[in-house]
Order: sequence, then C-alpha cells, then structure tokens
Amino acid sequence: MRRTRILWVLILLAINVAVFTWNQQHGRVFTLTTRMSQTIMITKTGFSPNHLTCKQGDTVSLVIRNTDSQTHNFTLTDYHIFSPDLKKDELSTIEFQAIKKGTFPFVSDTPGHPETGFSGTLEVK
Ligand SMILES: [Cu+2]
Repeated sequence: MRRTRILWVLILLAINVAVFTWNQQHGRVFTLTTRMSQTIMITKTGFSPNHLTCKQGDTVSLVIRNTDSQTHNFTLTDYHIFSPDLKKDELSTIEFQAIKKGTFPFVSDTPGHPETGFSGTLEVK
C-alpha cells in the first residue's frame, strides 16, 4: 500500500518534470527574466554593434539611432520588429520579449542595404 503511494508520487513527479521541460524548450517558462538594454547606432558602414546577445525570456530594450545621411531602419523579421524609416539623427525605441531561442538576422531593409553591410544578428541563448 505504501509502495503504491510512493510509486504514484514518483509517476506524478516524472510527469511534472516532463511538462516543465517541454514548456521550457518551447519558450513558455521564464524562470529568470532580466533586461537587456542596448543602443544601436547606424553609421555609414552599418549597425554598431551588429551582434547582440541575450537570454531567452529577457526583455530586450533597444534604442536605434541613425547617424548616417541615408535613411535606414531596423527590421528583425523573426520577431516581427519593424522600426519606422529613420532619417539622419532620428531614433526609434523598441521593446520586446526574447521568447524564441536562436540566432536571428536583423537588417535595414531599404533596397540594397542588407547586402552592403546594414545587417547584424541577435542571438538568444
Ligand atoms: Cu538602410
């Protein structure tokens, strides 16, 4: 009788662990939420910095500032982030939760710009 009870407790525990792991792998459990804040400058040679890292679940807060004479924007398609087109000295603030793990490209999607260095990556660990 006692053994049966212990067995049931173990089975329920195993189910809980499995569900928790599944949720974690699918980005549904955020045990530690921190904030990643970064200013990204757009210069005539591209984004600076052009590689960002954060942890899954982080609140990512970006200030995009265009210092180039050409118009640029910040487009992170995998996270459905599309800044407005920014003229020289204009800035845009962006905030989102990094729910998906992986390495995601961002670009200035003005025609011809991604190919000429206006690109970078966001790595969510
Ligand atoms: Cu551009």
